[in-house]
Amino acid sequence: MFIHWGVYSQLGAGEWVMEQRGIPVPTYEWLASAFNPVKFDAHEWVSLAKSAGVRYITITARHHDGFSMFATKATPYNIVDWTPLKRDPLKELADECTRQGIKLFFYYSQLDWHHPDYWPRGRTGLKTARGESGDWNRYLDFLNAQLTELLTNYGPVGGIWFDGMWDKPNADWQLSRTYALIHRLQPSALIVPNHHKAPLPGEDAQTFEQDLPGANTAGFNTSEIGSLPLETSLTMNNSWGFNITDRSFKSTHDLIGTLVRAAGHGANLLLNIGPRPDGTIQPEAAERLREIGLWLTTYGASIYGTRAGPVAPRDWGVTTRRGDTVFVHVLKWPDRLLSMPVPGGRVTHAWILGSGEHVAFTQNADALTLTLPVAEPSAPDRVVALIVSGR
Ligand code: H79
Repeated sequence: MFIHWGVYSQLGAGEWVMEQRGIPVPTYEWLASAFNPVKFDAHEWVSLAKSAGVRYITITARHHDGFSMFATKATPYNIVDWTPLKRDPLKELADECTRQGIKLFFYYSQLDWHHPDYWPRGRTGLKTARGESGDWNRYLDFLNAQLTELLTNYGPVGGIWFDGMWDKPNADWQLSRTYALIHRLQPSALIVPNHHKAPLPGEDAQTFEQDLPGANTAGFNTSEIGSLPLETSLTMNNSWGFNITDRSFKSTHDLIGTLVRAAGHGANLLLNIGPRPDGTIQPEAAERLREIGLWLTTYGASIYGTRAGPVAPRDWGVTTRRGDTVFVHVLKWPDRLLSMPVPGGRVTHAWILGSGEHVAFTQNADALTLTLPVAEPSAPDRVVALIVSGR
């Protein structure tokens, strides 16, 4: 579960509102001083994640607006020192995640529309009425100091999810210094960079924003897939941060379809919610999360701990595998007979996951043909489990 939550949530217009409406720094600083999400309840958020079958949460510790959603000594511009809330939601979440067995990752924006030392400016943040000078090295020291806090004060974290480097693609980000710092402080924390490029040294996963690995419908993703673990991030409507007029929620059916297709590409799905400024989660999002969780109680065996399967993704669906079990996910196929290339060996058993009903099949050197149950339009996925020998 991805969570975009911050000062911007108050305007209900997404996390880019400072840039899109050209809000100057002093005005945005006032907005930050009014942020008071008193209904924030880490137990409720993590319990919802749990009921959705979520295994890790990635939350915005600091987005492009430069406001720190955690206790930091590196700047007073943070939720504890700058707002009436005076609480550290990241600490509350970290403790609750530990209690409920969920890993917590921190989203951290390298781009900053607020910091005076983010200089020279990049492609964005040009309308914020900041001074026309700054010390880039001091900015990087600030960034590294904050990462040190995030990796020291919150127990073991899943990792750091970086974003915004694309704002200044040619700047010297001194990545090797930052990456070495992270790996020294928490060797098992993953570095997940959303820089839209092929993986660089020191990175631990490759993430694709609003796209399955290798696809580029978003227009800024790389089609180059490296050898690292993969992830796809996805909005539930068309916004990351809370957007009060965005009604375009994807159906649970379609969200499950993307979860399954991501698994078939060997990728985790990082599904976003944008909580409201009072700290509550939109009912439309909560409902979809619970429905996905319900689906996973039966079909999670074909998703969790799997890898991309032996048959590459198709228009009709995908395959996943764990050991000698291959799962055929039939997402879009009207017929009962479905042929595919041999799934890496001889099939000895085939059954419907969930009901356990036997699935008839034939196979030869070229193909495996399954006789599927009748497609029910309401079911997002027909999952056939196969035992494949000789893999
Ligand atoms: O946090 C969410 C978004 O706010 C953030 N990433 C997700 C997870 C994000 N910011 N921008 N984008 C995603 C889209 C990137 C657009 C870009 Fe460009 C196109 C970057 C470079 C080319 C627009 C045009 C921004 C700079 C130039």
